[in-house]
Amino acid sequence: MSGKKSAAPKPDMTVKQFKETVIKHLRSTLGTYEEKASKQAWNQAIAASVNEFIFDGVSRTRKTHAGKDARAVHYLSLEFLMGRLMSNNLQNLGLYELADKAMKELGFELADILEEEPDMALGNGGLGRLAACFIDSMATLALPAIGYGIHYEHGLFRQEFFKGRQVERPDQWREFGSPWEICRPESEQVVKLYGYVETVYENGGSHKVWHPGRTMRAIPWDIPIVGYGGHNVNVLRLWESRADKFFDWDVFNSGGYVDAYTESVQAETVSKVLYPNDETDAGKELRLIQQYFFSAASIADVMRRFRNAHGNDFSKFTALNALQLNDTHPAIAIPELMRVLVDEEGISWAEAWKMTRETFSYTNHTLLPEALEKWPLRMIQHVLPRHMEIIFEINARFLKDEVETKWPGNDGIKRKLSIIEEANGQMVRMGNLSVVGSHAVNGVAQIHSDLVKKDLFPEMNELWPGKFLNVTNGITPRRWMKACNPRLSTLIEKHVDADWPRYLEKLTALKPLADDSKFQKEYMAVKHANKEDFVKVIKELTDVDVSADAIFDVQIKRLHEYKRQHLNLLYIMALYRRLLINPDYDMHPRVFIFGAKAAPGYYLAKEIIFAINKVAEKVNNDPRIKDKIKVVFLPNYRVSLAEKLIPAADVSQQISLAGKEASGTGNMKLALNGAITLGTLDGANIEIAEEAGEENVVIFGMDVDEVVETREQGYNPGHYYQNNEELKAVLDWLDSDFFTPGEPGLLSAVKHNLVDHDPYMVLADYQSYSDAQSKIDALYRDKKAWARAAIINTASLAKFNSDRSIQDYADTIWNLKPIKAAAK
Ligand code: F58
Repeated sequence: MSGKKSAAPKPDMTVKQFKETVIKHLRSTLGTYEEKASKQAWNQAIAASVNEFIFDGVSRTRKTHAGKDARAVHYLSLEFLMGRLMSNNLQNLGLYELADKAMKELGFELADILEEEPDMALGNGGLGRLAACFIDSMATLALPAIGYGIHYEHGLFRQEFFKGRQVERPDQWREFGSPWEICRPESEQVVKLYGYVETVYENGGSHKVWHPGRTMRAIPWDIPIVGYGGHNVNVLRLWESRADKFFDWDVFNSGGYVDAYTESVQAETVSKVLYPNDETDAGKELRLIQQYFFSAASIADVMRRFRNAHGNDFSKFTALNALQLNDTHPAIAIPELMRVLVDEEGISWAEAWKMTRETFSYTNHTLLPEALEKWPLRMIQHVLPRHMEIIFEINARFLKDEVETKWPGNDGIKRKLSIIEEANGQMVRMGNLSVVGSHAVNGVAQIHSDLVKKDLFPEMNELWPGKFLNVTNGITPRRWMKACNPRLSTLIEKHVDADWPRYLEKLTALKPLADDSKFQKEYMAVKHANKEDFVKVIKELTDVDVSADAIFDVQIKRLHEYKRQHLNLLYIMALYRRLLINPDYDMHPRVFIFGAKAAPGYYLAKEIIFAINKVAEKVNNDPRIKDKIKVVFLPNYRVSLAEKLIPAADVSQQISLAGKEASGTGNMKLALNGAITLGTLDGANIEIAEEAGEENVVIFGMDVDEVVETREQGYNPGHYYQNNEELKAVLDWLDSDFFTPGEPGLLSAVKHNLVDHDPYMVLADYQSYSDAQSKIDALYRDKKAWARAAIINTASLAKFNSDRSIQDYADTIWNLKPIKAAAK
């Protein structure tokens, strides 16, 4: 129970004072009163009360950093999947219990009031949620850091099911405003687009002038990010696009009153909506403009802050600034910084390039070819003519000075490494631009970082040994344990120092308790109580009755073929068939729980959702199987739903084809909360198995080498279909009308994709998966063995604290030191 000093936050307020503050805000900020106020008003009044602490923290942190001329990291990400902020802010400020008591005294359950807050869903999935965990950790570690992104009016779509099919509805997170954001009109920026470039000859030399065809305003909204303990409060700065001028007065005066709005509508479209694709590149001009809009506004903001402190002496620029690219989406920031340094500041190309490279670093999140961003050269030339010139120049120098020197006369390598792809018209490869323009490139789990070097950028790795690194992802234990699993947190705190949410390695103190039957019972009682709570959520969302005594087998993530939700489905069908053949088939009852959104244009993903819903309908209503299997597909999976489900999960399905899931982070959240991983040797599953011990996870399927070998031998899914009786039977079932009465063939697309193509080798891994599922069943029935494995998982996952990831970035990539904000 000792070790590092306790950092658990302590409130600087009494319950009585908190109550008074909330009531004060109810009256003076919300304009209502106790007897009349809606839950939403109470929620906003609590937020306003919490903001009294937060705003003070923002100012203290800013002042401290400004006074010290601190080196800072700027985390550029097109997505921040924040979820709700209230409970996290209360936890990090140490106010949660106090607020809970205060609200009880006022006659409310805090948990109920928290439900009023909409999720801030400004991201698609793993990449966006990672950015959210990372900014929490940066604030917690007292690192001078700012997140930059887009203030989307509409975040990721709300998902509904209609007759089993996904329907997308607009997300309205800001419909009634958000109490957490502060508009900062004084830091507005201007962003230019289109137009042409002029070469101006002067004093024997020349320089470039970009005459933009349009300009628009970028308005910053700051979301305070409270570090655990509340010492440092950083900000997430999100840019909103607005028309340069509200009216075009000429058009207005000539009678075109309505036309005058057109420009404003177009400009405001830029931050209107988040693109809902999770692994494919949208390729649309609006998306490119989004990327440039927030990159340019952010770079301008960095420059403004730097100039305020140092005028035009740029000698300290690289010492004070790190710019992190969260995937290639902000890669256009590289030529943008070059443009500002060379064209606006008059710095030489060579000097500017050195500064740029020292400043940028890039994180890769995927190896899937369809997700690697490429932009048509013509499109960049049209939208950003000066940037296209700069990219050409970067590329020419790179090929001549670096590639040619290393591989003289080798045009093949030049073609491969070039930032410009000559095939398919000409395309700009944003991955190559990011690697060339950065001093460090990292993957997000060990196996993924190895594959980035070996398969994605092997020559770049030869050219710059040491540039490619691994930083394994992490999750914030504040949200993903302390806040979402209060029962387990309370149990943990009986045995471990209260500051474990900061120093997660303290949970290793639980290891000796893994064999203690009293602790096992307490631990499993917590799980059971969490499951009881979730039974109600399932009922409310799907109207399906399930028992908390069943195994809760969970697969929650975006719907994608590579993640193989259909492998899970095939097994469910096989189990169901076994029960129909033999009603006494020996198995522990199971609830299969899915949560997943499909990209709106992803046909097969939507077919898989439909197939799962149809199978669920049949299975859940078939009295012959006596409730041994239930299948629920929770609509509108999102951060706040994950927070309820994860503490209730028994099994964590992480079943991607090996080599395809860069890391995964849901795997970490589930394992920390005591779910047993059923997974392939992919992404961070490998490291989870290393940390928790292979005996405490269930691994199946081909590893990366076997996948490559199978593919090289000419993969033939039909072979598995023909030779596995059960597999053939369930696949054929999809062609019948068994699950879609009177309408045979409605589920055939899934079958035919698998039997004829099976790009992610579902059939090759099927038998191994089915055997692994039997192991899960046997393990669960051995109550002590299961409890032991679950406890060891909770006790062993310190590595996946996002504080550790961020410390790695700070040490190996950003060279960044903490600066604790001064107390009041
Ligand atoms: C995810 N990528 C990886 N991309 O798939 C996952 O393995 C990893 O754990 C996570 O990043 C964090 O590193 C991901 O979520 C996207 O959603 C992009 C959104 C924009 C278009 C391209 C995909």
